[in-house]
Amino acid sequence: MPDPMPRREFLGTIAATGLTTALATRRATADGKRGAPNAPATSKRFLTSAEKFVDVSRGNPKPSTLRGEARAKARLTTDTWRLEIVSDGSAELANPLRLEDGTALDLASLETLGRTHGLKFLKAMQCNNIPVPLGQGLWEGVPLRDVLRRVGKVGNVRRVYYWGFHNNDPAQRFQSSLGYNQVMETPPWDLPPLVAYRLNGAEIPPERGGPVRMIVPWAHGFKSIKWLQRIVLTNDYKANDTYALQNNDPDSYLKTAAYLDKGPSTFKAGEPVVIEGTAMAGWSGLKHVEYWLRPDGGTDGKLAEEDPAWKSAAWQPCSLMPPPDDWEIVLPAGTLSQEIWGFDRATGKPKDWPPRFSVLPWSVTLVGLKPGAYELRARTVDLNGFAQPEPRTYQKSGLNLVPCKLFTVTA
Ligand SMILES: Nc1nc2c(c(=O)[nH]1)N[C@H]1C(S)=C(S)[C@@H](COP(=O)(O)O)O[C@H]1N2
Ligand SMILES: [Mo]
Repeated sequence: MPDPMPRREFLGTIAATGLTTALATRRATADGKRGAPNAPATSKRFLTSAEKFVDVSRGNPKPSTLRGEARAKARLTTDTWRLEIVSDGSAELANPLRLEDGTALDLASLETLGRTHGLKFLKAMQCNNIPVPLGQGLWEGVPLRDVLRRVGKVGNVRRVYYWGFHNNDPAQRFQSSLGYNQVMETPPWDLPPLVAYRLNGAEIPPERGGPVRMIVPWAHGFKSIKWLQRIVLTNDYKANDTYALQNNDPDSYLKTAAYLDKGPSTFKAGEPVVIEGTAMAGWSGLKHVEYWLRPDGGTDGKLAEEDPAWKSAAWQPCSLMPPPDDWEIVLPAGTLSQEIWGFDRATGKPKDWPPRFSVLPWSVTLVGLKPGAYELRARTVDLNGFAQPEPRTYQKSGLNLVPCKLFTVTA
């Protein structure tokens, strides 16, 4: 699996802001001063540039590959994009937004709505079925509830169905859904579902689902429909998600989980063994990351769920990347941290660390290991005190395995 946020990408983001020198100086002073000893450098690898996300999208051709006239015809340019909000016949809407009578929402109107209701927020994208996150962005959009208010009084609505451009071929439609109350009554301490139109301070590029994509913060990628064009309010109570068809749980929440970077697998005795990875703060938050080191059992890192070794495992703490001192070097040029959801308006510091639905680096430095072969496992503990993959081990609700790395220390 690819490392979702290789270091050069992060440095790429920095280079783009012209603050490379600032980072270098900052590193020299901040390392070791903040957080736990040997914690990953404050601002290492945080945002993924838009083109470096792992792409998960269907379509023949993929809508992102349309160019020129074809893209305009698909209504996937900033000028041609429109969003329809209609009923499937079972719900009542006072003022549906339709293409045919010119009432569909255009991008300028969405951006106008954004000036009063818009949010900037951090979120990592993760596929239900891929064991590492696809990338992390600073997104910007309007809460879906504020977009839905555009249709006026509604009646008999139980669910919101939505999909994007799919080559006008019903067989290619990739759709998703939310409960109406999940959209309208998201608790104020949680991020609501959003209609997003910016990523990392720029327009959302076609590959990432632009010009406009849905983002459901607490969910896996399949709820975050790309090339969004149609929202249908329904009295139906059932999820219509395309992803539900392959035995996936259409109500799955992002899991709190640890991932291991590839990194080196041989080390010299006497030199520190540095193991690095990333961790996702899912809906249940992230308390800490921990590791378990033992001699290589010769099973290629496989350990059966019922193996008694799990019960006596000695889990030890890893170091998480501390919050950056200076968000300016992490964020796109012109973005202030105090504008970001979940950050303090006055101080510009995150209210919680790590912010939920984000990924961040962690590391552990092992010293004094004798020559030999080892296996190292990493896992997270969430704010409920559950160690990964508990409490739900059902993998179709989001891959949440305890990863293992084999390495050797040579004499
Ligand atoms: N229209 C559309 N939206 C889509 C998909 C798709 O195939 N078509 N794939 C989904 C899935 S399964 C995932 S994991 C995410 C991936 O987002 P990314 O390609 O920006 O990384 O997009 C989601 N949105
Ligand atoms: Mo996915």
